[in-house]
Amino acid sequence: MKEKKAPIVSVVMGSDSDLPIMGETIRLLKDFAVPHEVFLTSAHRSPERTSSFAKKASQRGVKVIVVGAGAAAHLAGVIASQSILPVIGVPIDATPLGGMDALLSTAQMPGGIPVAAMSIGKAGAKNAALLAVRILALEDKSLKAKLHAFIESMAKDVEKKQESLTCDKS
Ligand code: RP5
Repeated sequence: MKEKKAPIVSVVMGSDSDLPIMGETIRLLKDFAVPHEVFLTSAHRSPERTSSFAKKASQRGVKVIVVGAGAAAHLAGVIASQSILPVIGVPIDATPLGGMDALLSTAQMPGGIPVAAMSIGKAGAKNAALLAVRILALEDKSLKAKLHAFIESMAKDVEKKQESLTCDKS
């Protein structure tokens, strides 16, 4: 049986209700074959669990932490305050404010504690995975090659869509 590799990316969520969005991050990490884990914890509902996770992540071999959270989204910032790993925050649309609450909570970090804030929702979740891959690719040639292939395939998709637009018109 193939041995499971230790995770190098942690995908952390404030609630299981964030999974439909954070599934985009997980899907892309799988596509790039990046060993990852999914961890549920809340800055507000389980502060000790959050703190313990943040303090131990680096020593467990994790290299990048992606955090999805909605509402008063403090999770990414709280984790970044207790770990020196790069933290990428994905604001989730979970309240009547449409994710603006989470976006501002994620982006408006005080100087000294960086969180890389993505856009709200699925595009942000997707870009969080791609940013994690870009960070890891700095030291991983095979990941770098996969990233180039991914970027090329997106460009080809645009060309294909152009062709189908042109065909539809004639
Ligand atoms: C945040 O509160 C979570 O990240 C989630 O986006 C939001 C709502 O959580 P639930 O009430 O659905 O568990 O902490």
